[in-house]
Amino acid sequence: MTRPAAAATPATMSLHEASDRLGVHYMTAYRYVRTGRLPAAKRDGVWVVDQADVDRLRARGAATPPGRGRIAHARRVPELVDRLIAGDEAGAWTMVQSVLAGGTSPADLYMRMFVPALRLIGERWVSGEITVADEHCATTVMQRLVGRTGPLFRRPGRTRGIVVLGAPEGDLHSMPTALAADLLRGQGFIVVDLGANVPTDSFVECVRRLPRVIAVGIAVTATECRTAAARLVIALRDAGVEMPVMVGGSGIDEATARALGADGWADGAPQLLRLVGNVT
Ligand code: B12
Repeated sequence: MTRPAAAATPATMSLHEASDRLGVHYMTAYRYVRTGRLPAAKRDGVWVVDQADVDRLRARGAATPPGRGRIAHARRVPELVDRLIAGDEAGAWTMVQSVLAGGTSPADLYMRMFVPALRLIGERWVSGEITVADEHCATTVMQRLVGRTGPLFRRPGRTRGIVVLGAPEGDLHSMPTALAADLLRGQGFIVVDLGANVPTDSFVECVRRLPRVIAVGIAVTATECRTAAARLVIALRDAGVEMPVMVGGSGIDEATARALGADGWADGAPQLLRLVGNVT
């Protein structure tokens, strides 16, 4: 009588090996585990997965092919906005994790979901669909999502110098520089983000005090704050600041930015990255 062959023990591997096999960052593979897309068990503190599960995920195409992601992102923006306005951080964060687990890069998450979501909130506010309180609530949740996602932009290795960002006096919008700051960190820059409504003297004092500042960025989101931006550029020059001063954002056009003495203008963060990238 032949003894039935012992069931072959399934080939297993560590999560690091699985991320290599899937061609994704370890943190992405970890999110597959957290969102249930990749079954895993913890052994002696180490995540272990079955090779068969990894290969099944790979065959299913873990990463979202280009183009389809863009459509999928746009379709999910209204849902994200609803959760932001409802103050539902847990729900919004689960959405963020599933989008990242789908292979979307943190930079695409910002530019294809967070920026359109903030724009949609603005449109809903203008149309009277939501209140100023809703806008505040949504922005507060968004700030927390950016706080949780920000570490994903950390880039190991040599840094490329310091960039100081901030909004001029009177401009209450802090998200624009928070988003741009992370994208710049992802490119290896150290970013000092002064946030919203920065007093002109303090902005200048900060730039003069810091070593290795390679560029200054002034984000104008409220058109009414253009004059404050002009005052800030003059104050920086008067203080002997020689590095490039970029001015931009949705509240100022290129001609005005150039007229008030900017060395560079951009509306969105991707263009700002190119501007600053050309400085180093
Ligand atoms: C959230 C929000 C608020 C919040 C801000 C809270 C916070 N802590 O940030 C609060 C409630 C305080 C607020 C107040 C007001 N707001 Co408001 N707000 C918004 C909203 C919905 C999102 C803003 C945001 O985060 N945008 C982030 C992204 C989407 O903006 P972005 O410009 O593309 O950002 C990019 C650039 O800035 C670039 N960038 C960043 N840093 C730098 C640096 C440099 C050098 C460069 C080149 C580029 C750059 O990178 C970013 C990412 O790509 C916008 C809607 C919108 N379309 O933006 C309205 C909006 C900006 N607000 C508006 C208005 C009118 C106001 C108020 C005057 C309303 C009122 N009557 O009270 C006040 C006061 C404004 C003031 N003095 O600042 C208008 C602005 C119109 C205008 N051009 O002036 C908007 C457009 C709404 C609308 N559709 O009309 N607001």
